Amino acid sequence: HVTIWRKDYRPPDWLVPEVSLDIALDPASTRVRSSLKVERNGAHDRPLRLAGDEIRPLTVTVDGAEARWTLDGDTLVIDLGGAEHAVVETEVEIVPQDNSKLMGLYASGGILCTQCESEGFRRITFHPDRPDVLSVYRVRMSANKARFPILLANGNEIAKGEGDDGTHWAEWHDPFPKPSYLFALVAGDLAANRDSFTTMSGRKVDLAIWVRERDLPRTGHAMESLKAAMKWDEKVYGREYDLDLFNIVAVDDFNFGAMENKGLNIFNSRYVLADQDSATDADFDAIAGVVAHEYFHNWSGDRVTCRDWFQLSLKEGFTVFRDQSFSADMGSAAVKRIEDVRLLRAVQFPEDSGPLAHPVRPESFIEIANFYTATIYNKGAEVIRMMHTLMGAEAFRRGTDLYFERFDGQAVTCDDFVDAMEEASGVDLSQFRLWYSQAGTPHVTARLEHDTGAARATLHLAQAVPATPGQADKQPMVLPLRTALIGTDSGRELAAERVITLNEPSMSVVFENVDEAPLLSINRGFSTPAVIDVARKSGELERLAQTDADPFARFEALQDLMYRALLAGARGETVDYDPVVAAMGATLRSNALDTAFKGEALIIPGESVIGDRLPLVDPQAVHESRDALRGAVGASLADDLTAVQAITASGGDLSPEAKGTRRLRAVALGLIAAADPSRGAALAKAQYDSADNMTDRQAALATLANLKGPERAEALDDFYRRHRGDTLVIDKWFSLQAMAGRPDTLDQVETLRRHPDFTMKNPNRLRALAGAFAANPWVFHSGEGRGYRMLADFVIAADAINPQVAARLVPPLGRWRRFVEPYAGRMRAELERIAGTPGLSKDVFEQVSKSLA
Ligand code: HT7
Ligand code: ZN
Repeated sequence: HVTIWRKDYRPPDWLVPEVSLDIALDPASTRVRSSLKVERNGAHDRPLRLAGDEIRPLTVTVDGAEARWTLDGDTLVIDLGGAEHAVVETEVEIVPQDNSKLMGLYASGGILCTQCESEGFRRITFHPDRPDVLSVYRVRMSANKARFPILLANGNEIAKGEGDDGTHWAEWHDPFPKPSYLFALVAGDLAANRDSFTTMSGRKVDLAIWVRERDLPRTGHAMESLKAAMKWDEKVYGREYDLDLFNIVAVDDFNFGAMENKGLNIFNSRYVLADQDSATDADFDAIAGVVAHEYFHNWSGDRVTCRDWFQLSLKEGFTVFRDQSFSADMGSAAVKRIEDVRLLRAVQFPEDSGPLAHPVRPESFIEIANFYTATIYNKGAEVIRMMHTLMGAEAFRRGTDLYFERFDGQAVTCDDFVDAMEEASGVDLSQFRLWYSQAGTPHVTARLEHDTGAARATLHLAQAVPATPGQADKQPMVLPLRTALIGTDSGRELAAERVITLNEPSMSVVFENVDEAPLLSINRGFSTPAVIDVARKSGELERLAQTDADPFARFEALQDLMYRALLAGARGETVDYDPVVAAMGATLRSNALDTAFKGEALIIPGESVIGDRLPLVDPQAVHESRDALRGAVGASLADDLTAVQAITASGGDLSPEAKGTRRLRAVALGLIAAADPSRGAALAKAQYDSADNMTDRQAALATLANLKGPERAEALDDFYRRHRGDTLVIDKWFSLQAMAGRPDTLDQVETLRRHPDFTMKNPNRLRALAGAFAANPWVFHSGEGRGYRMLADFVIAADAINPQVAARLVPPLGRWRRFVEPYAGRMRAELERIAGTPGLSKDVFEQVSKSLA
């Protein structure tokens, strides 16, 4: 398997200004005829090289005459002699119904659709298939009219007609030059939820969300989200939609969340379909976020795209930042920030400290599909957020305006983006660029000294960036820390919030007129994606948890109190639960805090993130410690928890308050059950039976799934019967059981693997079972290595079907170095077993070999 290096980037030898495709669609045999107008790029005598993957040329012509060509592996090499221009035509046959990799053209539930990012276009036809080759596309497609009445592609439909053999055809033209990864087509028996949006310059855009007829009633939320996103992007970024048509199609089989193909977004149906009865609040929020994300790509990705795949975060980090800001503006900004940071810490921090750590702009890869990671997406978004913090909203907007204007229609780099931001804002970002090249989560230590006599406080800060694979020595980073000082007794602000930028290995900052013992409120809003270790005196966290005006910092203080107890418990020390109980109780009872915030702030950290704060993890000790805290809180706050568990919100109400009420209810139910399982079971069963929405029902079922007693089986059976055949809800049924903290969960997973509804061919279903139990630490690490064996079996079996999805299951095993023996050795042994499997894909090979290195 070949490693591709960023330093080896060379501009393309040949450009392709125009692509014309003629595709005769049939799931069993699709003919693709392609006509490429090619132009020599610069002075050279190299042949035209067109990438292919699992395709063979049936015919190849150049300017209408038979061509001289060879195959170099899968690459078609065509000798164009001394020509500066040529028209190159090829014909291939593909079999969409056999395409289990779900890259290129494939069949999903009777729909034919494409997925071309990153390198799927080469599975449809021969093409340079690199993001810096931009073309105007014209597509003619034909298909059986009865089976595929709807034919869609990028851009606008310009002609259509009927064939004489039950077929029909449509021709689509996309006027915007685009890279091949944004090509898309869809054919199927689809119905549309149609609407329209009038842009800020007064143009009417037709909107359509295409689904199976029966799913139409579940498309309303996605449509509202789309219109809100279009409006928001005009208001906040001045970005207007540019075509007359915007189509979204939902399919059940999809490797990722969704895809931003120009004018024709294709979505995993889980990020489109929702109603009160089938989707939780989290599902509704995810739909709004993903719909917005894909829409925002129209500018940050499609109009301005990436020069090469090392620049992936150029579009992904920026677009995640844009969708996070959108969601913050649409609901509770505090809750959104807490959720985003929780995800960053749960997924990106472990990635950044493990064998798969890589910079936001990687230097090399074997398989680019492995780099659609939390580092590229979520750390990439934090990098953009820090620029926003450093320069302020207005300068940031000047920067993005300049970026879009300067690079419209081009394929560019992360450096191009930073140049534009630097130029427009006047802020020097030279050292800041290390965020793109250095991997690893920075660690900051902070200590506040107070000189009472001089009324002066001094903040001592130091930073260190840990070594990561291939990067032993690190330079100091630019860390913007939003900081304030608060009076310990009075709770008043002693020093107003300011951004302290730590850009040296260490520094001290002096605050004058600090006439009261101060509390340090640092990294407010999580302004820097770092681990912050603050030297605190006893009682300080308790005060901060009650007084900090910044909701994120207040949440942090409460979480830190929980961690203090959880880590002590995991180390086998005697734990004083009182401070946590008192702080949680005060939060629960506070009249000043809103419900949405309470719902987030009272969540006890999961076992995985607790382990991340220990030098080496004993999963059993972590589990026991967390259970003990949950039990102590549940018992001590039984009355308060019972009171909030009884408060309901109408299922149709998606306001932050209603969502907060349901979240708080779920948290309370879990804690009550942790202290008193039989009471918990009764309350959960009652909540399950009376629920008028999926959030309450799923929360009740999740609690029951952890417990013994007859209610568990009754509710699980009822859930299955009620939702049988409803794919997205049955995914929940699989994962709820795989997420259960029970000694027999591994047995259940084995049984579920043989369930008639289980299939490895559907990525959502595979993730619902294999992904879920691997994210359930106590279960995954149980059974003397049985959990690891099961995951490795899933990886090996899935790799033969869909390597991209299989490779994404590997990271939980890759964390083996973080565990005590015998866990570590057993995990490593399973990685070695996978590595020794003949015929491994390069996707899984890369993940496993790096995990073992
Ligand atoms: N840009 C999209 C990436 C994507 C993808 C990548 C690999 C394999 C399948 C895929 N489907 C979509 C998604 C996004 O970030 O918007
Ligand atoms: Zn994206």
